[in-house]
Amino acid sequence: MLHRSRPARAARELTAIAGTCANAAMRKPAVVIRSEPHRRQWWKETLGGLLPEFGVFLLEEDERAYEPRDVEYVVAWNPPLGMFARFPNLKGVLSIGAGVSHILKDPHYPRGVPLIRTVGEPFRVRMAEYVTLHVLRHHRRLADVQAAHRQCAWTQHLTPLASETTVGVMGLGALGSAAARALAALRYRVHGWSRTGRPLDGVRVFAGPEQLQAFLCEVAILVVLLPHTPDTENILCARTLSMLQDGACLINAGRGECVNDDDLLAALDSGKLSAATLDVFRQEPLPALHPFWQHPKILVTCHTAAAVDPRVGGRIIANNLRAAARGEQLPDLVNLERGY
Ligand code: NDP
Ligand code: OXD
Repeated sequence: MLHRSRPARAARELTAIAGTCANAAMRKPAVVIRSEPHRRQWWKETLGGLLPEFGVFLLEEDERAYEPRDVEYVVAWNPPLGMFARFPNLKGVLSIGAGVSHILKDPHYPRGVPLIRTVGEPFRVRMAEYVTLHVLRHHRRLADVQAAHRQCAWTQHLTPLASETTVGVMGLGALGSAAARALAALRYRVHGWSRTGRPLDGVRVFAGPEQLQAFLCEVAILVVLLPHTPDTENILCARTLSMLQDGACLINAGRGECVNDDDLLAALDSGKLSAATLDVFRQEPLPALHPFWQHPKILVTCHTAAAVDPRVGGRIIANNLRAAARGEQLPDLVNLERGY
């Protein structure tokens, strides 16, 4: 009986192997998405539509529908630690965002795999709008105007000219330079600070830690558009905040980790700083009991300065992914050594 069934079993096994091979040959390379929960389906539908030559899956929800060895690209915002190690044939990672610290915080990020960030023109424009809005709000004392209105008080708040107001922009990359240019076009006196000090038209540029104090000491409104790296963590602390003009305002749309929360609160409470607009936080969403929510001198915006959503960012990500798959040169490739 056993003897007679052997050929049948062998045939069945051969059919199974042939089937597996055929499946493997038919299977499209996989793209796995990990984003904020409320946008996952939206990302899947958008990228699925834009990338028909790939199988597009959600990391957790579709876990049974893809084989980890088929995953060639990951599109991610704030992925869980260790996620990349699950995919042995990864060819590229696309950050849902211009920042990449949410990805590089994973000590097991495979260093040979290219990391591509998302920074197209729409996001440069959005960031320039956000920064302009909040610089004007601080400069023209909108909070005081609104308070006077609430009290039916006819109070005229006179403010210096833009050309008499120094705005400092920390970080002069894709976003910082767009913001600095928009401010210069409004005639603000714009100072910028970066690692290398690459020149920028209309902006007085300072470079590196040696020129940080010279940069900060004239600034009335400080805009932070730095990435989070070991060098920028807590770069705004009691010591550096004390270098600003008295009564200066802070706008942080870079990363929460660049600012020491307690030192910021102390500077606001002492009057060293008069106001802050914060878009990014160490923990997001900002916890309900965090003191920033209730502080009278802080305006919290919820990481919306130039956040990447599927409607605007989907096309950029799909184009970048396809360019990576074709082996084309990628302008928004992250330098993994620098960390941005
Ligand atoms: P880029 O990588 O294009 O530019 C980074 C800039 O920071 C560069 O000018 C760089 O200097 C400077 N920099 C980096 N490290 C240092 C350092 N140690 N000292 C001084 N300067 C430094 O980034 P983007 O402009 O595209 O984005 C900046 C950050 O904005 C992102 O990393 C992200 O954290 C945040 N972001 C926030 C968004 C939001 O909605 N709130 C949306 C998108 C991004 P150099 O030019 O000399 O290299
Ligand atoms: C970011 C983004 O990197 O929202 O913060 O793009």
